[in-house]
Amino acid sequence: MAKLEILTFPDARLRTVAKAVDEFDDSLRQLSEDMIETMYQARGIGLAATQVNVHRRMLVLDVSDDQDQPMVLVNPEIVHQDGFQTYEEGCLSVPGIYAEVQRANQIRIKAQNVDGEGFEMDADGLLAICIQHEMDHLNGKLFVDYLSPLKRRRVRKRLEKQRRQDAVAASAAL
Ligand code: GNR
Ligand code: NI
Repeated sequence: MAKLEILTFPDARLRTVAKAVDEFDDSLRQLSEDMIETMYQARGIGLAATQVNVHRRMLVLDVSDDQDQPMVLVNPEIVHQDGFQTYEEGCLSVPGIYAEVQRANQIRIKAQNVDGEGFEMDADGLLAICIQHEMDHLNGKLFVDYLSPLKRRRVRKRLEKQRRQDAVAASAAL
């Protein structure tokens, strides 16, 4: 198992549209295990392959209270959606930023597991939000894209400033 590096906004690689997974081999299984470990270590409830610079359509998530029910979705598609819900979202690729996003309330998804077996699943609440958030990543989209251009610019400035301060702190610590 290995912890993977998570790309952060405004890294252009987060804008990549992921390709379908067509080989269900050991490297896919290894990637899913590494992504689950990375998600848990980062205290996230989901992680898309795009965020670890792998541009294939797969994501992991765990919205359970005890963080002991990991799920892997390969080639997910929303086949039905209904209603709206709004939630204050965060993202491991946009650290420290939270904003309200409106998404579908209930979804039905079609996906494959890590062995390539197809299944369908209904989701609502936080699970539905998380799946939609992760599927956006696979299409190169981030939750800050739903904000006004002014707010998004503020987010970018704040993260750039944070990164400069982190760099100063890192060199001072040498
Ligand atoms: O850990 C995460 N929490 C979260 C909270 C509200 C809406 C979406 C999320 S997903 C996020 C992890 C992440 O960035 N996944 O891409
Ligand atoms: Ni995210």
